[in-house]
Amino acid sequence: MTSGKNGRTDQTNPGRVAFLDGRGELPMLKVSTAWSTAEIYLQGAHVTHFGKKNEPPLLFLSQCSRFADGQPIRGGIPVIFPWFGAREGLGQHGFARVKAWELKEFAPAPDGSVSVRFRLPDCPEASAFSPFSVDYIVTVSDSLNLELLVTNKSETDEFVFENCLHTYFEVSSINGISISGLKGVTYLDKVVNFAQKTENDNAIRISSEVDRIYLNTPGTVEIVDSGLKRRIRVEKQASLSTVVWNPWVAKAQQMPDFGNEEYERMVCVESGNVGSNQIRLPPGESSRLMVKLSSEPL
Ligand code: TA6
Repeated sequence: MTSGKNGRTDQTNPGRVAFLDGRGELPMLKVSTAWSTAEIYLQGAHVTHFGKKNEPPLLFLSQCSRFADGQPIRGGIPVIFPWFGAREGLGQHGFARVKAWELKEFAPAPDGSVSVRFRLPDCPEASAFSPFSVDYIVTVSDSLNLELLVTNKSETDEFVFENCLHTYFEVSSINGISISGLKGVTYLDKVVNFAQKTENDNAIRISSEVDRIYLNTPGTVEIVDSGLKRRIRVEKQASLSTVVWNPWVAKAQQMPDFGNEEYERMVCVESGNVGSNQIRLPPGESSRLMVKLSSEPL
């Protein structure tokens, strides 16, 4: 018998996938494994829920989120591509998160995990870029593994883009968490006009609006939640940027799809390649952003 993901196998309880009408009647997949459940909408290939048995959900989802065609979902893991942030005359954070992705494949594995593969369909917005393809693989087990595979289909042109898995984590209280793994890293502080700063704290605590783009940092980040007695690990590959965000009071009140108090229960720790870390993909080549989200008791 081969050892499966994370050294455990489960032959007795294979993974299951159910196709359901989710909120707003948007098509959704419910994935169940021996360890966990996950919910993924075709809209944006958006993971809105991941939770291990006997543990609070790992991902935050706003009670006020829209679930409508072409509208971004507030919470879970928005897939940000092919640009991050604002772009002159275009929507914020690219178009991938508002498109209905194609379900290409789902496969329960012998070790009890379940992988689901999505493809971003061709769309008018893509014509502004050199030809590309984007596949997204979500693997559910006792951790959540994400792979965003971008291929430059051009034979001649470089494809320049940004990508980011914009993960919203559920926390007991924003005042009761700390974030580590970014000490000494240079970041752009969006709250003060993208001023360039260096992280001096071993353990970052949040007590006001935070919106920071940490650059040239391939390392693992941990969120320690004393209230839930939980340590969340964000491990990644082929990602040089980490974004940390909490809207705090004023921004929370400005967002129609976010509850005024919800800033107290979430923090975004996002993994990707943005700004000066954008990807320049040569013709015919691929880039594979990989992120593993896991948790353990403190
Ligand atoms: O990732 C942080 C950020 O870029 C913030 O500046 C804030 O705008 C957030 O994303 C949410 O963006 P959205 O377009 O989903 O409202």
